[in-house]
Amino acid sequence: MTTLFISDLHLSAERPDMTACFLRFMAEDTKNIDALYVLGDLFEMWIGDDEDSPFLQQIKQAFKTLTDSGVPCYFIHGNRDFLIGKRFSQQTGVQLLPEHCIVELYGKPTLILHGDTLCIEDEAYQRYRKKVHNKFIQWLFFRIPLSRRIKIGEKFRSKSSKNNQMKSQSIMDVTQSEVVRLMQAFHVDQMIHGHTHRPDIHSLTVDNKPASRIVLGDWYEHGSILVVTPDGYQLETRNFDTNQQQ
Ligand code: OKV
Ligand code: MN
Repeated sequence: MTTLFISDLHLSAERPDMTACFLRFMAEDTKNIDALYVLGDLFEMWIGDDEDSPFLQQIKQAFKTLTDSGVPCYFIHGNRDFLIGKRFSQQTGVQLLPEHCIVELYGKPTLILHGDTLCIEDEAYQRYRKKVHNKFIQWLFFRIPLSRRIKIGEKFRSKSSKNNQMKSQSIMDVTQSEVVRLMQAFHVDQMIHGHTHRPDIHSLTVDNKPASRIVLGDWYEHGSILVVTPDGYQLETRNFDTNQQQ
């Protein structure tokens, strides 16, 4: 009895080392698991389900193989791949979940989310987020031909990498009061998210009761997974290099 959580892979055709690690994870680590949850930023960018490439086909095939084998796969959008839609879901069998979601993890109700909605101090990002999540703006964006959407995505990313160099580290982390507020609102004492790339297990107090916040890691230097069983949970890593045993 095992459930796996991953997030922040930021997969792209430019990082074959990461892609190989992910495909190996999908082939080796997901055998006989109860479910796989991807908590956002599976991809470095996503400008529409109509984009296709040998790279994307490989990834989609890996999910299709897993879901066809009977393992349920769930996805919550990240700040990068928030445009993943129905077509991706149909092609892969991956089920799309809302941005905040409660799952019963072996009896424990747990709030799962990407984590960008916890970073409320980054006001510029939250304003940007509101715009690009607007359904009408997205409808307009999808009217634009794919080749131009790819160019717009590149513009957004080069602008953002300049922007983020100026933002302080604390503003890019979660706001503790927002963590507590959401856990109270959803009546849970356990939360799992990614986004900050600071894998850790935090203890906190919510309504005078102990609570925990589990933060998933990114896949920049190695694979990063959360393994949950009825006995507990554990953050683990997976080496990029095939020849090394973990
Ligand atoms: C995703 C991020 C680029 C952060 C644009 C409407 C608009 C969607 C979009 C364009 C960008 C996603 C879809 C990408 C996330 C970046 C840079 C920083 C911080 C419009 C709807 F405005 F043009 F109409 N986008 N892409 N960033 O390249 O995948 O999250 S993206
Ligand atoms: Mn993110």
